[in-house]
Amino acid sequence: MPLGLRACHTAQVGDYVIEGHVPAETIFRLLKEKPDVKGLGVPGMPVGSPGMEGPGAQPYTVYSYDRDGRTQVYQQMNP
Ligand SMILES: [Cu+2]
Repeated sequence: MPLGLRACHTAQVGDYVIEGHVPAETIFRLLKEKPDVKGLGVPGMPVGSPGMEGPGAQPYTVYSYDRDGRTQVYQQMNP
């Protein structure tokens, strides 16, 4: 996990590592598309992400990262 994506929760889903508040729909997309990445991450704890619902929800970004620690935008969320 690249340092910038380190977050509070880590989960293993199949061969992927999910870091932080990644929405279930994004994980389903990952399992369907099976990109050649190590996993997904959401840095920090954005308000509006799963488990962080509430007033003041903000757009946030789900990143993918590969074995070399390169990150890429995987999905833009607008809760
Ligand atoms: Cu959290």
